[in-house]
Amino acid sequence: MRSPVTATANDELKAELLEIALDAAHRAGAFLRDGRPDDLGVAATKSSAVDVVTEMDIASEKLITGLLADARPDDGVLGEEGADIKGSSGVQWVIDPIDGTVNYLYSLPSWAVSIAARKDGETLVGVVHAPMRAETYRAVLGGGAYVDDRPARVRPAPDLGLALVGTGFGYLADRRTRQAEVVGQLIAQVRDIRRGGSAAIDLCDVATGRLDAYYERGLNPWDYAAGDLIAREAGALTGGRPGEPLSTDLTVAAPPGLFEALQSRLDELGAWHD
Ligand code: LIP
Repeated sequence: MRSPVTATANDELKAELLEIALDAAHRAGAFLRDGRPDDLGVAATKSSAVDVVTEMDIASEKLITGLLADARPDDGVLGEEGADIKGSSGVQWVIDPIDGTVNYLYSLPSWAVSIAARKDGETLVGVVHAPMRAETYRAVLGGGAYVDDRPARVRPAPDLGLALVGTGFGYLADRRTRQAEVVGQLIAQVRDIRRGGSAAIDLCDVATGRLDAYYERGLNPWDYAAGDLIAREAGALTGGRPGEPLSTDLTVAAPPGLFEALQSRLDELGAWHD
């Protein structure tokens, strides 16, 4: 049982971290939405020719990390585009400056700024801001999930055969081929498949009932850190293979009842390996 003093200090920390994350996500989102160059191109590639970085990814991460450093200079930061600060406070920020980079590059609307704050490895705060949806998803641990100021809740769990399931594909051809084999079998056993292009938004769509479930292999912590907390606080279960936490190997999110059925089917299909 936490002491009242500890509970109050923890609640105050979560409130502070949420305020900082919302401010940074909104500032970065406005910069990305309003400042996107008409001639935006690829600034660099990472794991493959289709794993791209734009100048806006880099600029967004610089903006966010600067705001975080101003607010809490002793915190650690892990960012998709290279931010890697150890920190000394025990708080680590995990940021994806543009989740859905390819969508952003092609002017498709499904992209987001994802910011999570972890303390001693536990995610306390998650914010996913989707400027082209004009929506912000947020959660603090134990405080519920919200889309803007409206409570977010998962849909009641349907049978697997009636589930609308989101997924995504990696940037390496061999992995994509394997992922296509898995989804090629699953598609006949669910209502339908959706591939939005942003894991953070997909997890928030589970949280708000716009998807029944989501799974993907190959995500990085910055892709799922915030959306995982938001989905859990909205009533979803999240994980990887049965009995394992979500990880780069496999991320699964769905309401109880559907979560177990989908997780089991994905394990049978070998969705956790290339
Ligand atoms: C993206 C993920 C998405 C996945 C894409 C890509 P990024 O992250 O959010 O779910 O399918 O391949 O990894 O690279 O846009 O930050």
